[in-house]
Amino acid sequence: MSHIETFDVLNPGFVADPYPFYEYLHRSNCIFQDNQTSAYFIGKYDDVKTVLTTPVFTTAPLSVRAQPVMGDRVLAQMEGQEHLHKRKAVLHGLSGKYFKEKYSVLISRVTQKLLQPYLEKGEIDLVLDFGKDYAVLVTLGILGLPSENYQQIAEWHVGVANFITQLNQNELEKMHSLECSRSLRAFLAPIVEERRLSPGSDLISLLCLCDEENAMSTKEIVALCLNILLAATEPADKTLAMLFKCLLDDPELFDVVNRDRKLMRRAIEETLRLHSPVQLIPRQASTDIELSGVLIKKGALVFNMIGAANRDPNIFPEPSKFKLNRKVDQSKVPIKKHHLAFGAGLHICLGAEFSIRQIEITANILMDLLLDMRIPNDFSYVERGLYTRGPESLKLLFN
Ligand code: 2IO
Repeated sequence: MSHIETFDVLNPGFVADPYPFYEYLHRSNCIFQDNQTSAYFIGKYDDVKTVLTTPVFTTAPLSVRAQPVMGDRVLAQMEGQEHLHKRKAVLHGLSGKYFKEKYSVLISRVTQKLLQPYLEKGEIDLVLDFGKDYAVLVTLGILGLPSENYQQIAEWHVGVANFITQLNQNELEKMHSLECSRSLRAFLAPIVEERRLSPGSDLISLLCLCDEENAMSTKEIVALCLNILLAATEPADKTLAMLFKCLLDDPELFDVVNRDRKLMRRAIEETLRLHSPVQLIPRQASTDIELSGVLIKKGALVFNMIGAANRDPNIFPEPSKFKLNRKVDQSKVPIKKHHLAFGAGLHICLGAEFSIRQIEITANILMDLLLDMRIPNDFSYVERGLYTRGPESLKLLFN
């Protein structure tokens, strides 16, 4: 049996460091309810899993959180045939076949090009000098978009992302986000029209080439592009920087992974569990429903706290420790419970496999090129974000 405890999601303590709150939630076995909005914030692994996999909890909140800046519905708002076919089309465009053919080359090239100017310096900020541009450039490459003006696209992306991930935007900030969205869509629409007429081998062209019964309008493809741009860009620099923060904080761990690169994927998965870049996933109850003995009223807004679920001590022993071997317990039995960093259920992240392979390639290149990598002793580390969360910056020294 859970019980409700009120809290303020925007209180500075929670924003600065939500992890003690998650620990408290597990210790007292409660569901938080926000004083301002009455929204529920749930964090027990089983509760979050239930909400994400039970259709009673709908993605209706996205019609206000995302749709206004996406220009149309995102994949997570769709169901049935439409959802199946659009998801399949994007998934196909990101599949292993294309990954080997073109994306692995793209990812390596972007990584090396961005690193080049820093190799002589022996110093780089993995977020500010590298990660932000890296995340946008890889996504533009996937969509087959020109990268000359990527700084402009990066700025529009920030405006759009802020609308979705900031829970307290004022009117002026909202207007700016909507303006960024309009600019981005005005930039994309003619490119989509062009690809219709002369398709290439990029993802936008693939989306244009769907057979007649599944054909998408330009507005639909543009919205899908914004959906992909956001979902592929926003968590990428955060995950990469968190991975290196985790590895460099434990030199022994760093050495283990450095010497056996087959372990890199596991290190990425454990980073995603321990420092989930997407911390919140909203749902709405479409009927009255009980959750761990608490009645959730029809219409209630429910935020899944992914970062809390991924540190549930009932599922992940010693949850705040980074362990490469989580997949097997002491008795060598594989553990089925997977972290929820990619969500769960019908709308589980379609880019999950792609993103892990992407981060793996880049992390391997960083380890190969930045020798004797370390975080300077006087570096003051700060994480930011309530909805999506990651290092504000990460200074690295190397030889
Ligand atoms: C665009 C929040 C970065 C998604 C989103 C509102 C829909 C969906 C997610 C992730 C990550 C982003 N939700 N990606 O949580 O596409």
